Amino acid sequence: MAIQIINTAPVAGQRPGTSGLRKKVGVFSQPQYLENFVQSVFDTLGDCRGQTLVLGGDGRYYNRAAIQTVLRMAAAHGYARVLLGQGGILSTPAVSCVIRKHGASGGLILSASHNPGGPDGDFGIKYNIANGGPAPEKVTEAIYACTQGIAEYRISDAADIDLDTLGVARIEQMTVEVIDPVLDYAELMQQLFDFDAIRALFAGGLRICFDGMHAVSGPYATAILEGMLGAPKGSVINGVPLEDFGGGHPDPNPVNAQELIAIMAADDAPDFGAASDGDGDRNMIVGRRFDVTPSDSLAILAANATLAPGYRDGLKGIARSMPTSGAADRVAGALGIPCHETPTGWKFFGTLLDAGMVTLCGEESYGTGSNHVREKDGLWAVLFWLNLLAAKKQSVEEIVRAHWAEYGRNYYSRHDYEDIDSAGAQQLMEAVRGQLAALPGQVVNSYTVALADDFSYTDPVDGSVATQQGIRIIMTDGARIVLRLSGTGTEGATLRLYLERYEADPARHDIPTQEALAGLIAVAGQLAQIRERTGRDGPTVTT
Ligand code: VG1
Ligand code: CO
Repeated sequence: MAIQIINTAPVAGQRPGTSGLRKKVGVFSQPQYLENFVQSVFDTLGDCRGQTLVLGGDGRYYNRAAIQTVLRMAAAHGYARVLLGQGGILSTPAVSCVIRKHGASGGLILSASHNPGGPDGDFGIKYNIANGGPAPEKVTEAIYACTQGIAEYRISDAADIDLDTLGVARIEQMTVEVIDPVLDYAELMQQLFDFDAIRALFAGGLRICFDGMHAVSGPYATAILEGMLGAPKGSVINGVPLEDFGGGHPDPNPVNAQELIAIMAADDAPDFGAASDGDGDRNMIVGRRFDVTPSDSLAILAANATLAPGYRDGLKGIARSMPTSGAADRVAGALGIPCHETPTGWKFFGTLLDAGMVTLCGEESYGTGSNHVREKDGLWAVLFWLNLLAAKKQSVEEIVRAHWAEYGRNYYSRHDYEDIDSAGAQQLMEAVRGQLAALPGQVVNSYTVALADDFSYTDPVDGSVATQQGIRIIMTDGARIVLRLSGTGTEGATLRLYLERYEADPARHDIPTQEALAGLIAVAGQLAQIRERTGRDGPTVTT
């Protein structure tokens, strides 16, 4: 075994987006592409000698090869120890949990999350820091700067190690501990939720369906829901991670999780349904013939948090991404706690969680989490909901309707225009930006604009500033239109249009969402000239 120093040259485009670097497998598997990025991470971190790194991925195509490369490079940089998920598997929340529990200095997660996998699909890599959370922008920007000036990388020429057998291997001076990917995570979940009460629910006949979408959460859901909690065998479907996710798109929304939606719409539908994404950090909650909007889910968990043992003492505060609906703000108001509004992406919650300013966080993109780790956490949200079902003895639909009756309903929808022309998308955003100054006071259809801006955020803990985080057009009645471009795609651009309107009157809580938002949709179409500029008649995905 020897450490080699290999000459290399910068590759363009290695800037991490909303959540790490994501590219087509064909790009990632080019010679030196992965090596350049990993070297840039290590260069940014400085001296890694003697430290512990957590490593795992969502099992997608290229995961195993990439893990061998990262291991050889970590050994060449003097890491003392790598904690590696067996089979190269670790969900994003499990990486966060393992980093924190074992005092690692950080972790590398190999995943493109909700993006499709397979040889023609996407691959990705993300660095998490010692608090268990995604590297903040100052770190990801420093990594990007390194990728632009890189001249060499360090790697051991050691042979591949066995990824599948629990135990300890050695590369150079570094030990690799192949760990059970579920164990630490399951132990943490047991501390947060009333497992006895959930077990009693299943013993009493509650039926659930958890769709692992052939991605990373299958082994976690099977071990915890079926193994520890006694859900009937078969409660977890698509529970085995596959390199191409079975050809599916592991994004838990009503469009991509159609199998689950069909099961939950059947006459003999289970009582509770849920799905998670590629790397296990997202969650979709579904009742019988009833979808729960992610923004509502955050608000409902917050309103009922003290029913779960881990949150018995109440919440310090809530944080939500800017495009997420204001439903959580209403709960925070009632509880007398702050609700922080951050840019899109979990990396913006880390400082607030570390400072003890917030307990629960959420995003409209099927992401919910808490201070138990520093990532959003799909199965955590599922267990939280099951804990609520047990404590409240109500169905999913009854819980949501009671919440609306108490707090009012924030009608909410996101329209995605995927894979549109990048230049055209930029022009659309610029054209709307150009109108912002003149919009306040204007009447468009029956709406009067109260505020129009490009969201910027100053982190209240470390003072860091993020600008151009999405265009907001807020009406005098509080209804909102938000426009931003996705930072996780690998092809063209994706325009996200977020729409929200509040309805206090319980007699008007049953309007189909798109109908309730039709007026706002028309305003957005008119102001941003979406049809004209995208050449599309409508969104590709509506959630
Ligand atoms: C999307 C979501 C965002 C989420 C991010 C990562 O980002 O909108 O809320 O944090 O994905 O989720 P964007 O930039 O495409 O809108 V995951 O589960 O893909 O890591
Ligand atoms: Co994800």
